[in-house]
Amino acid sequence: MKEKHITLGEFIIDKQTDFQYSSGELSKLINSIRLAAKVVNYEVNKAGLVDILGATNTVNVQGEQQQKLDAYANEVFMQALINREIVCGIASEEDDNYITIKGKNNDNNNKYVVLMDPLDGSSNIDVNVSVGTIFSIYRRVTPTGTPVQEIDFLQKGSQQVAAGYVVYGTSTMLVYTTGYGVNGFTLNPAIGTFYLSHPNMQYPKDGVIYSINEGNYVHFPQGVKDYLKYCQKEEGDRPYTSRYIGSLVSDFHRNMIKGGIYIYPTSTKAPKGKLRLLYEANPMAYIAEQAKGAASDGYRRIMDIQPTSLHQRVPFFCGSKNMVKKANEFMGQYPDDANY
Ligand code: P6P
Repeated sequence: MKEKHITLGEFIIDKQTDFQYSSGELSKLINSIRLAAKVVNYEVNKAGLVDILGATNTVNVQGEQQQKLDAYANEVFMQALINREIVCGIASEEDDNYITIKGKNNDNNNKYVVLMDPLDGSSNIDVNVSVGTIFSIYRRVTPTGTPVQEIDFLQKGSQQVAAGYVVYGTSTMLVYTTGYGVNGFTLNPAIGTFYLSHPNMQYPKDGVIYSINEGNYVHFPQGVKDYLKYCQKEEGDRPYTSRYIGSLVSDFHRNMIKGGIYIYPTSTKAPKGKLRLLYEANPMAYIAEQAKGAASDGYRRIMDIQPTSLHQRVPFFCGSKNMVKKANEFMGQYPDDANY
């Protein structure tokens, strides 16, 4: 008999029992992200056909030219989250500061905060390369009934209650964790339904793929240069294969399935790295660890880092556990570089 493929909606209901103390709000939150992902997917998939490509005349807090789809995706996810009246605040790569969201009675009783990169890899939009959405969910730490505060967003990654990404690629997938493993759902665009296609995703312990922008080699710290030479040396299962799409979500997704490591280190051009701790490194680190992988800044576990500002950057080494361990060993030979 043909195996029944469970839908994301059915999966969320089935897994609701994992949160005996939750009144279903986290499930509603994931459902709102599911809806937004479908709406953004529709636009991303036809971006080449309508005048939604190219840059707006605005620049985001990162100083990056905002692509029209960036701004569009930000709006779609914001609205989906606000409409469900579950979150009390949202922080986005596209906005300088977090936004406060009132509850249904204009109160401050909503329990969750969401941090997101609404369209990561947006520089690839105009060249038809995969892009993605990344999200991270926490329970607020300030008292319910009071306005959300910055401290609600500056929590360690280890405090996340859920994290996930959408990859708008050859197929569109929603991959997320709520602390009980990682599951991947593929969208059937014909009927707008996500189906469980990748249950219990796990990194192979070892891999032979390394993902890094080697164009920055001369700017890298010595530990990264030494690790790259290790990857390229003819010995055992090496040299490894270099694969770099330039879209974190896509490189991460491939490495989680095939095994591999993604590295965006500090450099003389990016003294604190490029990726943002709160809405890129932390959610991807949570997914990586739930998939039996690892994520560090070269020296310490990403999810142990105490954030100090919304848009702070951090060096990022993420992937198969043994590969991250080996990279950390090379970085550990230069302890001074731990103080970026
Ligand atoms: P570079 C996209 O802008 C991004 O944040 C990640 O998705 C990607 O891995 C990285 O930057 C690419 O950066 O400097 O190699 O172009």
